[in-house]
Amino acid sequence: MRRTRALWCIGCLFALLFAVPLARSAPKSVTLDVVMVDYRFEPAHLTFRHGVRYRLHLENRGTETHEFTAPVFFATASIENPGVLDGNRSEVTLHPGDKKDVFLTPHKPGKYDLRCADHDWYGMVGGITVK
Ligand SMILES: [Cu+2]
Repeated sequence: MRRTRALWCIGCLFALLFAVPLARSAPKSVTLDVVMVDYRFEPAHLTFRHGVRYRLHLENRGTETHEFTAPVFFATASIENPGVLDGNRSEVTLHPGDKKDVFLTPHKPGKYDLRCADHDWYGMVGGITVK
C-alpha cells in the first residue's frame, strides 16, 4: 500500500516536472482578427502595441482573392512564420475561404499603410497604428 502511494507520488512529480514547462513553452499572443470581404477590411484600422506578440488572424470571406498588403509594417516587425507572406514579404494573399495566421511582434511605433494590392483602386484600404 505504501509502495503504491510512493509510486503515485513519483508519477505526480513527473507530471508536474514535464507538464509545467510544456505549458510555459507555448508563448502567449494577442489575437487580432481581420476579415476581408469584397471590397474592404473589417476592421479597416488596426492598432498594435510594440513589443507584444500577436496572432494576426486573416480570413477571406469574399468571392475574390484579396491581399493584406503592408510592406513597411511587416518590415518593422519580427515575423515568426515568414513563409505565410509573399511578394517580398510585403503581403499575405488569401483566396476566397482562406484563413491564415501571421505570428508577429511589431517593434516600431508609427502609422503604416494597409491596402489590398488588387483592389486599393476600389477603396480596399485601411491603416495600421503601432503604439
Ligand atoms: Cu482585394
